[in-house]
Amino acid sequence: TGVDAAVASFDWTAYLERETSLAASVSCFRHAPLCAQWDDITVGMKVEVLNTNAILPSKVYWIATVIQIAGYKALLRYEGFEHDSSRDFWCSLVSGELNPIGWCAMTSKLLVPPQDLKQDIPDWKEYLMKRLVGAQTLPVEFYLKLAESMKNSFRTGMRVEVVDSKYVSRTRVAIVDSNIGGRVRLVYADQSDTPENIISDFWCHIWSPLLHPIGWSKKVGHDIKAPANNLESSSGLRGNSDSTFMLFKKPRFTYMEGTFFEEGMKLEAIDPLNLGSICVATVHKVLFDGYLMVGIDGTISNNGSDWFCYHASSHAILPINFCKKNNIPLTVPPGYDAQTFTWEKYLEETKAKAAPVRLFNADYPGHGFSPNMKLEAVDLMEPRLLCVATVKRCVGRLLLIHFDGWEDEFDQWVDHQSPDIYPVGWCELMGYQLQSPPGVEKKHTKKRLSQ
Ligand code: MLZ
Repeated sequence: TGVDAAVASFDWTAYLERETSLAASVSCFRHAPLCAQWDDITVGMKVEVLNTNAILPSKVYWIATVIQIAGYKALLRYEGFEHDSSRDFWCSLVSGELNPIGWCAMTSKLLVPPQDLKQDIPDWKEYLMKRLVGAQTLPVEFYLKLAESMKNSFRTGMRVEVVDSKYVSRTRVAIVDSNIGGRVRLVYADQSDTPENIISDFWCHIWSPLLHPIGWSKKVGHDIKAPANNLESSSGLRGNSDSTFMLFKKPRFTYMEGTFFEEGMKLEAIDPLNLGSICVATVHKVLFDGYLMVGIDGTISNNGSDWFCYHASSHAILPINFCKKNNIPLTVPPGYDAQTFTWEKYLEETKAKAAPVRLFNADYPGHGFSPNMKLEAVDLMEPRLLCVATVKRCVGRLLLIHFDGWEDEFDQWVDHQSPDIYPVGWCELMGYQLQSPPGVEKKHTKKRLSQ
């Protein structure tokens, strides 16, 4: 089934040219379709593409070279223009419009040179043969692999457990309402505390650490919102199946024997409610399976409603002095001065001990991101929104994401393997709306969204 939706598409290519920035490569995003194939997509690669510079009644094609790659997009130049860049054009590598060399011959399509080619080439066949020697083309079964890597098993109607966005220390049962390229809209099953006309929902990627199978909260000892009594009535949503543990990525195994995180231990943590700041924090509770409830020191609520569940292997929890070592401003509890704050004094004052460094996940295989690279990133404070964004800083595994056109207070720290960041062109591929930077013109087109 498909639904028509007006998708305002943002013109990435004009924007990249104006900003003279690079886009992060598809191969940086583990969860992005074709990530594993992307090393075969190279500048210099040749493809067969529609020739839009011909005045013939039927469609004809021509060979083009990839001049530049930006996320899922490629800048192409028709063969024969050589060093003349005036006719270069952008095309999505995943739109199905590009074909491997040999495709025209196989499908009986005509190869016709663009009419504006000024060069006088007596024998095109010979010219092309020369140009094609040793050239790469689209890998075999490129589109099959694309289709395959876009599949997932999260079906509409399936029940899951997910963080309660209004009360982050507990989870809540929700039902998968839609799934766009692995980003799911989850509607909370119990809507009894939601004002009429509003549906309380949450968006996340199927690999999000906030999303769990039915039964997870009980298994690990996490608080879950009790179902309202009227769930059986029409206001409650029931779903049609339960998600199972098999559907989910398992967090990295953690040994909990011997010494492990303990209640009261201090650490630094990304503030789940203000992802641009790394704060002084405390482990408040150790759950099963390596999960921890972490709270930011000095926050107003003292009933634990803002504690947040991080797995011990999460990159959002960091050993003390991480910020100092990396020249990141540490957010200190109210009443403290960031300039004079020292962990030594603080631990003494609070009679607490620091979580030992060896308990933190130090895996770092490296990544391909660097500052100024453009990408599409979820505004996790409003997780329906996927926005035009820039990598501002890289600190080990962590990336500081800046949303173009927005104040720095919207910035967010995310892990380089976060499923909430996507290559340029991902929204276009999936038919998901991309939020333009405020003030930047967008061109409106109607697109078909398929579920
Ligand atoms: N309602 C919000 C939207 C902010 C979205 C920013 N995304 C980077 C506001 O206007 O503050």
